[in-house]
Parts: sequence; C-alpha cells; structure tokens
Amino acid sequence: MSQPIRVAVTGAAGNIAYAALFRLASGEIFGPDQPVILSMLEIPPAMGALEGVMMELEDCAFPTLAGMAAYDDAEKAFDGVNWALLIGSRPRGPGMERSDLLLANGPIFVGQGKALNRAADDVRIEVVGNPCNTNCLIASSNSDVPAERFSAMMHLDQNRAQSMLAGKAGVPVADVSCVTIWGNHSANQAPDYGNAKIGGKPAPQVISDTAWFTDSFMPDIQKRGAKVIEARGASSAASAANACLDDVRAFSRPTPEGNWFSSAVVSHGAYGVDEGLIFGMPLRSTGNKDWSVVEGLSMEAPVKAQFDKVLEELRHERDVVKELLKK
Ligand code: NAX
Repeated sequence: MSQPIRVAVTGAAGNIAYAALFRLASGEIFGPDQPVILSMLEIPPAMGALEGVMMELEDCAFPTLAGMAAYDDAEKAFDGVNWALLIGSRPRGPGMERSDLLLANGPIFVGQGKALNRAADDVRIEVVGNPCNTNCLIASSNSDVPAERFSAMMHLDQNRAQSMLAGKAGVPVADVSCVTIWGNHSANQAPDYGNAKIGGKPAPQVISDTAWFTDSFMPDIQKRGAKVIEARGASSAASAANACLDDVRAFSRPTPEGNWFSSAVVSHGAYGVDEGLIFGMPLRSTGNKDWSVVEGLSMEAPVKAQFDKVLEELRHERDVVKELLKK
C-alpha cells in the first residue's frame, strides 16, 4: 500500500461532512489500495457529536481508513494534510443579510487560511462553507499556500445543470458535457447553456425550445438550493457532499478530452474578471491538482448579462470583507 493521503474535513459533525466522511474513508474516492487518514475539525460544542461520527467510522471497518483524529484547533487539524475540505461555517441566522453572513464567517476563514500554512506542500483546498467564494478569497489571502491551490465549490450547481439538461433532452446525464457555472455560488450565478453539450452537440441545437433556457433552466438552477430547503426542511447535504467529492476527483485526475468542469478559482484575468477574485470558470485539470481555464468561449446574451451581474456581486462581496484580506 502507498503512503496515506491525509484529508482535513472541517464542520466534521455537520450534515455535509456526514455524507462525505464515509465515502472518503471507504476507498471510493482515492481508490481501494490508497490508505486515507481523516483529520476532522469542529468547534468545541460539537466535539461530542463528532465522537459519535468517529465511532460510526470505526464500526464500518474500512480497510482503507488508516487513521483518524478530531480537533478543535485548525493548526493541529491541518498539520501535514494533502487535502483540506473547508465545509464548516456558521449558517445564516434569522434576519441575517448575506453581508452579515460574510462578516460573521470571515474571521473563521482568516484563522483557517493561516493554519493552512501547516499543510503538506501539495495541499489542495476546497471551500464549501458559504458564502464559499468569498470565504475562499479570505482564506487564500491569509495563507502562504499559493492561491491556485484554493477553490470554492460550483460543482453542485454544475451537477444540477447537467441533470436538468439531460432531463429536458431525454438523454442519460452522461451524454451532457461542458457545463459551466460562471461566477458565484449564489442566486446570481450564470449557468451557461450555450456552451453546454448534449451528445457532443451544443445544447441549443438539441433543445429547440430556446425560451426554456432563460425562463426555466437558468432560474431553476439559481433557486435549486432554496427549493431543496423548502421541500426537505434542511439544506442540500448528500448532493453537496457528492459535489465536493466530485471536485476532489476532478482535480486529481486528468479531465477527459473534450470536456471540462466548473470550479471557482483565483482569477488571472480570463474573461475580463478582476485578478484575484474567486470566480466560477470552466477548468481542465492535469490530474496533478493543477488546472487551466478553458479560454475563448463566447456567451449567449442572457448568460453574458448574468455573468456581468455576478461579477458585480463578487466585487461587492470583496469590498464588504476588505478588512479581512491580507494581499
Ligand atoms: P451544518 O450546520 O450541518 O454543519 C456545519 C458544521 O460546521 C457544524 O457542525 C458546526 O459546528 C461546524 N462549524 C462551525 N464553525 C466551525 C469552525 N469555525 N470550524 C470548524 N467547524 C465549524 O451545515 P452543513 O449542511 O454541513 O453545511 C455546511 C456549509 O456548506 C454551510 O455553510 C452551507 O451553507 C454550505 N453549503 C454550500 C454549498 C455549495 O454548493 N458551496 C451547498 C450546500 C451548503 O448549503
């Protein structure tokens, strides 16, 4: 067996982590011959619940689970880790605006950004805790880990879009490729139907009902999270965990020819996005935790209008947290 992969998971006693930890430990994500050590971070009041999760992990007797530990100190939890899945954050309370949430969660990501300096040289960080793009910006700007190693999760939105396109076209989801979610994991995201492909053809050539893209597809993806909360009485957990693990795989394996995936990464100016913003982009991975942006895509007018709107939103979020940004 090879050297264990160390994976830090924050918010480890929460709902998304509960749906992710067992899959990480089982060998499903890194392979049946790859040992995994879980390093779990929680806040002190949740340490008891986390103990219960650890008992359950033990009770699965996963041959690939080579060790696990629970911490309430980020410096200890991130020591030597190869992956850090930053899931934990404060939920939005009654009457809280998005900007209040940004300021409430910001300090968590300042501390975790600094603590990530203790991680292994090859660490890759995935931020899930909301508002994930700007939390990711805060963590990255407070860390010495290169900004390219950070991403914020757009894969749930991508998966939602992929399923919706497949459903409308009446094809299996595997026939849908090249789905881009531009910008922010927020209701202002820009789901790109024009560049998506169904059976290798541009989606608008397969779905002739063009009004559907703007009247249903785009708003339904944007509001999907809220609909799940309305129906389930709780926010997306298993699908969010699944998307987080999809991202781990997407960055760990070469992206198949002719396809890409969506993740929010640091902007180097592609598509006119301000340098440094954490912006959802179409990416290809070398399979070595590195990525490049798929450049040169043109956007349908409604997608471009939404792209401009979400860019403004992320600029605004950056301004709200500017006191927390180091570089
Ligand atoms: P839960 O409330 O079930 O769990 C969050 C856990 O984080 C709690 O156990 C809490 O004790 C812990 N926590 C809080 N502060 C912490 C800190 N400083 N260090 C370590 N742990 C801390 O929420 P859950 O449903 O698991 O959702 C987690 C986050 O994911 C939320 O911020 C949620 O908004 C976000 N989501 C992001 C999505 C995305 O696509 N990016 C989609 C799903 C989800 O809404």
